[in-house]
Amino acid sequence: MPYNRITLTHFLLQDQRRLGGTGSFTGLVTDLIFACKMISREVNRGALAGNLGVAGSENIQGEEQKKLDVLSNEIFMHMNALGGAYAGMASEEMEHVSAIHGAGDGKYLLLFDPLDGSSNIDVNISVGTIFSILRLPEGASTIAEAAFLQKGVKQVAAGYALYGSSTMMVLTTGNGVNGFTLDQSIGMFMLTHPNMTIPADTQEFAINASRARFWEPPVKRYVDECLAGKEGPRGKDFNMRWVASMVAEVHRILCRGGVFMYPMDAENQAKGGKLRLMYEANPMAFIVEQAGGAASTGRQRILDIEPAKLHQRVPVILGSRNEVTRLVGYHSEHDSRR
Ligand code: P6P
Repeated sequence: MPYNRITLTHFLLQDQRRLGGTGSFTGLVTDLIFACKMISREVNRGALAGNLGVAGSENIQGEEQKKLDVLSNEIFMHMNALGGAYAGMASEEMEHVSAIHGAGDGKYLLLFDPLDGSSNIDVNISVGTIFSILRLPEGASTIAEAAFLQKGVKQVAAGYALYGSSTMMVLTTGNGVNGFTLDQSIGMFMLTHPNMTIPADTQEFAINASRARFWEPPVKRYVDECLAGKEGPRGKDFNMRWVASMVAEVHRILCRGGVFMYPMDAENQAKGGKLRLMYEANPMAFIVEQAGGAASTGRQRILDIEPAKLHQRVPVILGSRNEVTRLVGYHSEHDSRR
C-alpha cells in the first residue's frame, strides 16, 4: 500500500505556509502533541502503572480527583510551558490561572480539561483531553483571570485528544476540522480523518436520561418526540447513547452525526449547568461549528457568551445543525409563552 499519509506536524506546516504564519503556532501545537502522547501512554498503562483510583484530593469544582486527573494536569502544565509559546494557562483542575514565567514573548493562552470523563477511567471507557487556545490580549501586562475571559469566537484553535480504542487528536484552527490517529509504532499522529463534517440531520441523541425529572419542558418535549419514534411527530425512530465522556460523544457526532445535550435543569440551575464554558463548551462548540454543526445553550450561541468567571458552567446542546435548531426553537416557543 503506498505510504501517502501525512503527519500532524507536516499538516500544520502546510497550514502555516498557506496562511503565511511565522511558525510560532506550529510550535505551540507541537507541545500539545507531546503532552497528549504522554497522557495517552499513562492512560493506556492504567493499572499496570498504579494509575487507577482516586488521588485523595478534590479539585476547585469540589469533585474527587482521580490519580490520572492530577498526573494529566501535571503533564499538560509541564510540557506546554517548555516551548515558550504560552504566556499563561488555565485548567479545570486548578482554581486560579497560572502565568508561565520566563515565557519571553508568549503570545497565547492555553485552557484545558486535562482528563475529561475521568469517572470512566477505572472501568476502561474512553476519556479525553480538551484544549482551547486564545491570544494574549494586546497590552496585557499581567496574566490574571481577566485575560482569559474572552468569548468563544475569539479562540485561535481548539481540539481534543481521545484516548479510546485508538488515540486520536482532532483539531481546528478555524479552517475546518481534521482528525489524526496516533501510530504507536512511530509515535506520530497521522492524518486519517480530513475535513470532518457533521450531517445536518440525525437519528441519534445523547443525554443522561436519569435526570429526566429535572428537565425543562422544551428538553422533555424534544426527548419525548425522539422516543415516540416513527409513529410520533418526528416520523422516524431514534437511537440513544450516553458515554458520560463528552470527548467520546462529540467524536461520535463528528463521525456520524447526532445531538448531545447537557441542558440546564432544576437541579443544576443554581450553578448555571454542569459543563464548564471555558475549557469544555467553548472548544467543543468551535470544533462542532467548524464541522458544520451548531452549539447552543438552548437560548444563546455558546461561542457568543461573554464569560464572567473562569470556571463558570453553561447548558450545552450541540451537534447536527437541524436538530440543535429544532431544540432552540422549542426553547423560544416555551419562553414566549411565559
Ligand atoms: P454525568 C465528565 O465528568 C463530564 O464533564 C462530561 O465529559 C460528560 O459529558 C458529563 O460530565 C457526564 O455527566 O452527570 O452523566 O456523569
